[in-house]
Amino acid sequence: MPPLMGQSKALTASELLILKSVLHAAFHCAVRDRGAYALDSATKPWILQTINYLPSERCTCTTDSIICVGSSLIPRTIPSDINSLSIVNCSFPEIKEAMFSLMPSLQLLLLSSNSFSEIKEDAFSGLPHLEYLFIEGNKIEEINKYAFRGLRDVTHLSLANNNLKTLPRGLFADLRSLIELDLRGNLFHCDCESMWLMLWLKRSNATISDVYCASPSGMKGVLLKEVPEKHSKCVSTDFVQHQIVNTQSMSADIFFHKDDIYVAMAVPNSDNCIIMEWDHIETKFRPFDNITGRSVVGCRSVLINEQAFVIVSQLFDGSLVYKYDQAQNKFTKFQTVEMLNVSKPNDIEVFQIGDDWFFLIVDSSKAGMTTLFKWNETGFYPYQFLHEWFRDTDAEFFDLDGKSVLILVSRSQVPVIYQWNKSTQKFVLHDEIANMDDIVSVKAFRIHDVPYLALACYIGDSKVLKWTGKHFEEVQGFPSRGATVLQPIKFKDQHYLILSSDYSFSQIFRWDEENQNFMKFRDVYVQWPRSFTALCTDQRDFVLATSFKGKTKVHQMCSGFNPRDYGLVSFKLIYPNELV
Ligand SMILES: [Ca+2]
Repeated sequence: MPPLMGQSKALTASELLILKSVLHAAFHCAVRDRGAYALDSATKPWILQTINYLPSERCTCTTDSIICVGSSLIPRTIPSDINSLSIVNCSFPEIKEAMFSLMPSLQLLLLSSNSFSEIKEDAFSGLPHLEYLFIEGNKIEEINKYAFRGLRDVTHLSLANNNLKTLPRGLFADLRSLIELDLRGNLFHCDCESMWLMLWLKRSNATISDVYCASPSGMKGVLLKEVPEKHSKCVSTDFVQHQIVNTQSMSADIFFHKDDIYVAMAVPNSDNCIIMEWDHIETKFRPFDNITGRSVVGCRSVLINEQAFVIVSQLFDGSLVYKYDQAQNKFTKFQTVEMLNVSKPNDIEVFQIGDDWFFLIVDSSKAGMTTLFKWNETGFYPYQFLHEWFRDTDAEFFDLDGKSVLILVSRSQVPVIYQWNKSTQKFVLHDEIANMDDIVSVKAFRIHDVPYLALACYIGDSKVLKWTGKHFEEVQGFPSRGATVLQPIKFKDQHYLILSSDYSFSQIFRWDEENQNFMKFRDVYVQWPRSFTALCTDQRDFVLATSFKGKTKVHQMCSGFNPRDYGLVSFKLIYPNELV
């Protein structure tokens, strides 16, 4: 594209002559075959801009319309009474922001057989009266989501015969007056990304010519609007910020007690274990109780015989067990658990084997020992010392082929698997997972009943391992930049993995059944995230993200048809008072 603004220079006589005629055309638009003229910015004197471009291409003007053929520039004109502009066979690479805004009275804009391949954000801004927009037979491959923003009066839109494979979600959101839409002659790829378009076409009141899928092979020739609404492979999901809890936190443990939902969060800076209660009407967490400790690093709930307890691990003075007191409607101190060989607790794992309750404190100092505690009706007492001389970071208890196993990960050695021995009633070192150094967290999950492990590595590759029946085998790696957790989450039969980052956005991956691996789904920003915890309520699903340096956030996972995406209803009408 020729420069619209170049170096300033002295005017030659011929340039003066051209400028004079350009001015004439600009003000009267009555000079035939005069040429396109370039005005680019309202902030600079437009006359200076015209002189660096010698008009050579042809535009034809009448009193209210302009037709340009073979131009490399968009004409920009002062008269405000031009109501139609046609640009044919022109060569410029893209439709830029506000490209036609000097012709605010345009009612019809026809861009036909041009070479541009992209339409940028707010391309047609400044055209409040535009009713007919025909962008046909160009080479458009890409349209910005906000390309048609503000075009509330457009009744006829055509994007026919371009190179479109997909359209961005919400593209038509502002086109409230649309009567006719033509998308024929494109090669639409009917995958999950295009699901929104298929639904939109089905629900739109506008008359829409038949559009067919060109790919993938299984969908070729299928009418876009006849694609089944619940495409088995597509889950339309969004991840929307729902509540901000104004506190930092290290961990969040959600528990259900007497039909209510609570969360226990370890807040290191204020030495508190904050308990919040889920308000079913407001659909938010509200403060419930505060357990004060000393250097609190973890809070975990355990329900034994319908009694709710919270185990509070501290850097000093052992660990505390609090019990819910119905009369006072708060947690009261029940026990101080002596931490004989624990010097730096890093994780609390709570589990049941048979009828017995246990909790495990993972010790991350080299001098300390990861220790198992057992419930004996009067309190928790040390039961077994595990893993001496290792800097353990996390533990995960789960069922592996009918056996209770405990996986310990560490910064100083590969993960180890302990197996519960029923006759001795102790954990026995069973195996290790080779080639997995410096792991900071371990989480177990199942897909189609096959056990998997998600191992987070702070800087390096976090990994997903699959159980083969004999050992765990690496199946996928994720480059990690300050990752403290790789958290599996399952909502409505859809599996996700969230990889935290201290230095960038945390990433959400979604299980792809066809490829049998996790694919990038979207990013989410949390400052120094420490955990992601799923909360499934009667109607909606949430993810609670704790933050070591920022605020704790609750995100909502919105599944299924979301009217906001289709320009039908605004989001606020559906979920009032919920956007923070
Ligand atoms: Ca754990």
